[in-house]
Amino acid sequence: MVSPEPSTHDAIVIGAGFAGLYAVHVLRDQRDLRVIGFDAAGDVGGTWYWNRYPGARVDIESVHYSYSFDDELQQEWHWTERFPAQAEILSYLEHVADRYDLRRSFRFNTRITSLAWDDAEALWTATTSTGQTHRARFVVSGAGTLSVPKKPEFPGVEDFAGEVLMTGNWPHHEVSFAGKRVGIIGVGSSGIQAISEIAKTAGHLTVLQRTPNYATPIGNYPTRPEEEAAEKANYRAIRDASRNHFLGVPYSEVQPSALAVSPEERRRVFDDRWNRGGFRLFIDSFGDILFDKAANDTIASYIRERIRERVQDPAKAELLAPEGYPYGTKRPPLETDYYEAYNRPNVDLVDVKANPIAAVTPTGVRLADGTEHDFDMLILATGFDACTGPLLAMNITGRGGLRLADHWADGPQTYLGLMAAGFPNLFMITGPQSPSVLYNMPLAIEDHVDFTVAALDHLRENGLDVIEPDPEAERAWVAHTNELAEATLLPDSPTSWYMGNNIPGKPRRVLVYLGGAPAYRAKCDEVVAAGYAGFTLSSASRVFA
Ligand code: NA7
Repeated sequence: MVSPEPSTHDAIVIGAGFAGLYAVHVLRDQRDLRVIGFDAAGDVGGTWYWNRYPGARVDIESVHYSYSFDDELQQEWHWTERFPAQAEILSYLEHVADRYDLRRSFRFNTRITSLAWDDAEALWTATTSTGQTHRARFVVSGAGTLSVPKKPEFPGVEDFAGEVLMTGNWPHHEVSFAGKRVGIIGVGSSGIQAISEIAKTAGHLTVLQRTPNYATPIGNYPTRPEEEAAEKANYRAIRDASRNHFLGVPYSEVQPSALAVSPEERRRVFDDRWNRGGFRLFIDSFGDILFDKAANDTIASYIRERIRERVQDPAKAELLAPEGYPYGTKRPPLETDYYEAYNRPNVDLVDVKANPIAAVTPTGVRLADGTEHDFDMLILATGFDACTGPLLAMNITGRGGLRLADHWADGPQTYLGLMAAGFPNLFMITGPQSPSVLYNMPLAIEDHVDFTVAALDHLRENGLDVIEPDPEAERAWVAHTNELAEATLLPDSPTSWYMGNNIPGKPRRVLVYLGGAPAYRAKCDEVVAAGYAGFTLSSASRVFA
């Protein structure tokens, strides 16, 4: 049913994941604004609502990957594992929704189908999949960075007689793999987590691998009471240390260069970080591995060697050991017994780089050379249209009808990864060209929501109601983001969602700010201290509600 009169609010919040929940809490409960939230899902959770495939798990310790805004919340919540599984993170977000009574501000099962800025009124109009229209002065998008799964690019998928499942949109019902011939495409973080788990029960599992990945042990373990107590006693300092770290975790043992130490010392550091797990190998070993190819070669060959040790069949080991692109230029997956899965008699590995997938048939998959693999179930772990995809999916038009899709035709254009010129009062929480996807996401979200709310406070205090970036400031930010990326090895990756080149036809542009979270925060502080430098603040004809 189409509502005749649009409802009017102060702010529209998109998404009920980490970002949208926090945004509603602050805007509604701390600023007393009239807020409405929308989510296409049936309930809260965002990423953790959709990605419920077997093995789905967080890659940053939850003591760090969690909200920091309320000390009572972080003191009262108990994680059962160092790196909990999806269901536990989802119950945490459900708890947050209950604790702050957030669900009442959301419309679930409701997707934003268009968002249009009205210059004359200085208001956004959102149209929803349920045929409603809502107007608001501000829009805060918590639509996510990895929330639009890549479209299946294999002809014939719709004709497959068995079940096709996507890791990024996993069914809510129990899925049994027992006795089934299961095929899985994709060995990114999602595929690697799913393969390790599904291998345990599938009748037969065939992994169709294009580019082997550098997966390293997550090092998960049940929560140790003394460790939890020590962390809770010291939470404030831990959060401060996290916020001052490039990736938003309180690691502090990184050494400057893999090339400045002896081979023995290098090996000792790699072994230590490998054994301790998490992202320690990636970000707490040597500071130059993402910047210097020779330094990267040392860690890449270390990981290859460790993979070969774990896989019994030398032919499989060769296929699994990545060559030809630097470690860390694809987002490094973390694993538990992933490589051991290939030692099971029910698991096969097929190289679809040499012999690409030509089509999905009613009975399975056909490769370019005509080989057929028959399956009862096909799983697509083929990734996401990252960072820009969730925003572009909402059909956004700004000043003078400017389409975001046109503004971003050559890649994202943002100021601080948070706003775009020509799109006033639209705050893109963890937007492209912000550090978010290379930062601890809940902390990145809090930073962005806090910046947004402070900007709204500033407008109100000054009798203003519109904020938008200057085109010049946007151009400079885009150039700065690209320069930072050029100084790293990221552009050397064959396909990586960091660079957008995992999606055919998507402009190959870095989607993340690579200066690190501390430098980013310093820049944001500088902008605010200079009276929102790079932004134009103005007043609309209407009074701020
Ligand atoms: P990723 O990391 O983008 O991985 C997608 C995987 O799917 C990767 O192995 C791709 O191979 C593979 N893929 C994609 N298209 C094809 C085709 N056409 N043929 C064969 N293989 C294909 O996505 P994930 O969901 O695993 O992880 C996303 C993020 O979620 C992760 O980084 C964490 O931040 C959480 P390719 O490497 O392109 O050859």
